[in-house]
Amino acid sequence: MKAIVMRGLRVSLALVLSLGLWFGSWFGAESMAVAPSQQTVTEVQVHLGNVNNELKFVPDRLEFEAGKRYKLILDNPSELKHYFTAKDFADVIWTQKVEAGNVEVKGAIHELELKPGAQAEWVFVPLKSGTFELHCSIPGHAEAGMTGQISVL
Ligand SMILES: [Cu+2]
Repeated sequence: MKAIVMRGLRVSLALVLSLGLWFGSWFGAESMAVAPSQQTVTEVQVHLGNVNNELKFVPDRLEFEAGKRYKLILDNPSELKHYFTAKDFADVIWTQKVEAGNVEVKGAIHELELKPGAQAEWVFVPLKSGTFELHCSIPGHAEAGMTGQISVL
């Protein structure tokens, strides 16, 4: 219990530090005062499952660069419900918004559930480099191969 709290504290501290550094460099660059939410966005598409109901992410390896803004376009072309679960990754990104249907969700997001045929867009800026695991948290899916790896350079 104590270890979990300590870990949470350390992650929050790292986030605060990187946010500080990041905003610091942003305000410091007077010629290029582009707010993070205004940065050009790189689109990355990931399918949760496929039309044959195979249990996998396509692609299952994702790579991002810290400090750049991304729009992760998730869709579920299968007949099964799937999750995009990458909690350690979610801890080191700043989420601008998640858009699904006519709803925009602001603030920290840790996990997304996509019903069959659903699509969602996750706009974020990775703040810290590292390698993070991705999986679907529906019972049996990760075990059957629905896992992936996210690298932040
Ligand atoms: Cu799944």
